Amino acid sequence: MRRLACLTNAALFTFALAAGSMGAQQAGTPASGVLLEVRGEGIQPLTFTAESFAALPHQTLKARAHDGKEAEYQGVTLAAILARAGAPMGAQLKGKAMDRYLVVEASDGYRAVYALTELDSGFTDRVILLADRRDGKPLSSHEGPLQVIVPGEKKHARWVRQVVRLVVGRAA
Ligand SMILES: Nc1nc2c(c(=O)[nH]1)N[C@H]1C(S)=C(S)[C@@H](COP(=O)(O)O)O[C@H]1N2
Ligand SMILES: [Mo]
Repeated sequence: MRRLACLTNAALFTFALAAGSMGAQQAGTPASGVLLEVRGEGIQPLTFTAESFAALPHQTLKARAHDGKEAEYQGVTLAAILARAGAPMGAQLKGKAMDRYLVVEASDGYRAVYALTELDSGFTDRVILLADRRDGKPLSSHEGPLQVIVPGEKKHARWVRQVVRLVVGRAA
C-alpha cells in the first residue's frame, strides 16, 4: 500500500513536471510538431502543423526585405488565419471591436503588435502575410519557418521572424 502511494506520488510529481514544462512552452516554443498556435480573448484556439499550414490558401506578394533585396514572399494572410479562429474580421470588424489587437510572438520571445484594422481588407489594401517561402524556397532558419511580411513599412521591426504564436487581445 505504501509502495502504491509512493508510486502515485511519483506519478503525480512527473505529471506536475510535465505540466510545468507545458506552462513554459506557452511562453516559448510550442509543443513539438506544432508550427503555429492561435489563441486569445473571445476566439477559438487553433494549432497548425507544417502540413495543415501548407494546406491553407496561400498568396504571393513582393516586398523589400531587411537585407535590401526585393523578394517574392508566399504565405497566408494574417487576416485569413484570424478569421478562421473566429476573430472579428470583415463585416464584424466595427464598433466595439475597434479595441482589438494582435500580438505576434516569436520563439526568441520577440513580440510585435498590430491593430486588427491594419490586417483587414475593409480598412486597407496593404496585405500583411505570414510567409513560409521566399523566392520559392522555404525561409531560412534565421527568418522562419514563419515570418510576418509587412510591405511598405519604413522599418522592419514588425517583420517578426521565427513566429510561433498569434494572440488576439482587447485594449485594457
Ligand atoms: N523574432 C525576431 N524577429 C525580429 C527581431 C527579433 O529580435 N526577433 N528584430 C526585428 C527588427 S528590430 C528588425 S530591424 C528585423 C531585423 O531583421 P534581420 O535580422 O533579418 O536583419 O527583424 C525584426 N524581427
Ligand atoms: Mo530593428
